[in-house]
Amino acid sequence: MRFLNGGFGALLQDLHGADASHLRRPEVGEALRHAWLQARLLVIRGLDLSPDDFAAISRHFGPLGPVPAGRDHAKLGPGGCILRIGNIRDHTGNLISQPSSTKEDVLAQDGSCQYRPAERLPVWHTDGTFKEKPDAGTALYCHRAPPEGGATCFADAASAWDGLPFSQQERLLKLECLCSLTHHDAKIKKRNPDYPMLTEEERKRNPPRRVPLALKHPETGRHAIYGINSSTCCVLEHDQEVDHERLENLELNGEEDDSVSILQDLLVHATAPTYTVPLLQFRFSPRLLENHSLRKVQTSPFPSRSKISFPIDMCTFNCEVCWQWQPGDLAICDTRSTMHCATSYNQQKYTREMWRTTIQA
Ligand SMILES: O=C(O)CCC(=O)C(=O)O
Ligand SMILES: [Fe+2]
Repeated sequence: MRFLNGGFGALLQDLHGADASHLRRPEVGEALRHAWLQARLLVIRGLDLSPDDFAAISRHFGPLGPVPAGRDHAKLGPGGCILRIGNIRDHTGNLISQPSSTKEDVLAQDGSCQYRPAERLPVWHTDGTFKEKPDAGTALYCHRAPPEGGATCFADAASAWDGLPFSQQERLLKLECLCSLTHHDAKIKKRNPDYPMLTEEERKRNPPRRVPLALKHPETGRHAIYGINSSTCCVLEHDQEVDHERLENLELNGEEDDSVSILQDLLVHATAPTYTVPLLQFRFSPRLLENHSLRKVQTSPFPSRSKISFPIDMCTFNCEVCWQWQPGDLAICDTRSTMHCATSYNQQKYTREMWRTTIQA
């Protein structure tokens, strides 16, 4: 096992003889969960999982949550606990996956995945912040991958929090994000007309929630930047209220309150190269080699403040580790301490099929 960027992201590959049945064993699951809590992102390469295997391995990390409301057409696996993501259609041409964003050029021209506030890209987020109880994680399994594009980038929101000046941390600890699934869907639908909207009944079952902007991890005790999601429509002090009319506007028209701008600055900070792992393929281009020494200096300036010790004996840093999804890759991120973003691919030319489970706390 080795780390992808400082102490963030653990990679497990070349598992000689370790097939799905091995990974389904409880004692293996316990070790994987431990590594995941420490590294916040665990990536396992070279698997061949059935939907049933994927669900069973996901369960090592916590109970599985339901597929979000309004995504019935894209359910898969035992009890429909897997959400299929991508550009998959059935033989009659109906979409049977949650569609990928149609945005082009999500990454900057130089390949950087750092957040660009002027364009509001890439769409960095924490999953499921609109839920009453924050989830523990998201697992993504790559079933079919495009030969280029369609990478997922992950940022270390716990180290990003540690990297903020103390005075700013004090200010942010007083704030909450108001997160609404209805607002999330209304906003995505503006870009992607295929995107499904909630019914009135689903909307009632998914009211807006207030979550801390700085979430204290229930297991490691570390704080992380939290609550940044396309569902975030307002940032408020703990005791601040929003009136009904304003809320209707924020939710149904996908309008954002000006207070959300504070999150833009935080995203630029949290997605700086120090905190991110771009999952592209190995590339030793002159540009990346040039960046190597620069990035190396930037890596891990903050000692780990985690309460539990590292079970992993090898800790190498290789900033050129760039990795594109390959069929058989499994990534599990801790949504209480990471953020991630999808990137674009040519949807006319290529097929991308990801399976996704939601891991509850
Ligand atoms: O498709 C991807 O790369 C990521 C999708 C995503 O953000 C999610 O499923 O939560
Ligand atoms: Fe996500």
